Amino acid sequence: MPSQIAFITGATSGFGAACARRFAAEGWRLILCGRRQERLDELRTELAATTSVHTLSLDVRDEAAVNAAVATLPAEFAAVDLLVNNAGLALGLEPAQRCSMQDWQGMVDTNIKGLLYCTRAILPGMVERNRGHVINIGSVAGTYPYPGGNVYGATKAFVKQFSLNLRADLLGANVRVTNIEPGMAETEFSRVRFKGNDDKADQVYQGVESLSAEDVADTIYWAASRPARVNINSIELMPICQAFSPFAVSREG
Ligand code: NDP
Ligand code: 8X3
Repeated sequence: MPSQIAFITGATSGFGAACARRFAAEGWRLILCGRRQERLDELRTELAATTSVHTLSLDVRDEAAVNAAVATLPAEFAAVDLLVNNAGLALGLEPAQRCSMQDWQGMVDTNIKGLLYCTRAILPGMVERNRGHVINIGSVAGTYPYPGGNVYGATKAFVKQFSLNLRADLLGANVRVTNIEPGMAETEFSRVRFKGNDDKADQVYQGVESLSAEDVADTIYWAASRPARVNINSIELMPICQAFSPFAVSREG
């Protein structure tokens, strides 16, 4: 069987870059997407000796650009076996009444609408070929609330339910759907959330051993490499240092 093709969004950093390295090492051909062209170029150079890589400098919020990129994939990359919907971000950690609407829109546009654009562009080909797998990157924040998680968590709750509903629609199509739901992992995630305030971002990971990007890539690869008859619906993983709080009770007012 020829090597399989993975289309990975958000491949310029964190989980996406770790996935690119992991899937390349396992012999997959890669379509790598992100907005930072120089990072894509570096990754393509790094992986050139291992596998063939097609890069797409792509903003997943741009529906027309996503459709055009998928429609014009080179023939040798056109039959995508696996879509890893990983591009995403959190913006801010303020209580809802103080959040910026622009941040909320940014998360909805990327984590929900961007994921929908990529899925809608790639899924018909998978159904036609009667083969494929969509792996969405959700989050523990899509299940458990926390202060300041307001819209970020809600976007990941969308990803969770959308993943289940895709399974319902794809019954009989031999296309698998998985939602991977990580907890705290050290990537550029907090740098983006705190908009370049690196001290604040570093504090999130200080003194603890968070999940690594490689831990998450390993989990994604495991889900992708089960026999074709096996659909892993969801996997939730956390670092051992992270758990749950009791219900909060206010005794004021
Ligand atoms: P990083 O910030 O390290 O990586 C995010 C990636 O998403 C980058 O490659 C970035 O590329 C890409 N991206 C962001 N916006 C866009 C866009 N508009 N168009 C295309 N690509 C985009 O974070 P992580 O690796 O941690 O995050 C990956 C996913 O995992 C996200 O969906 C995140 O919500 C989720 N997650 C993260 C957790 C964590 O604790 N780190 C835990 C649970 C889930 P570029 O900037 O080049 O466009
Ligand atoms: C990111 C995990 O716990 O920082 O999705 O919200 S958390």
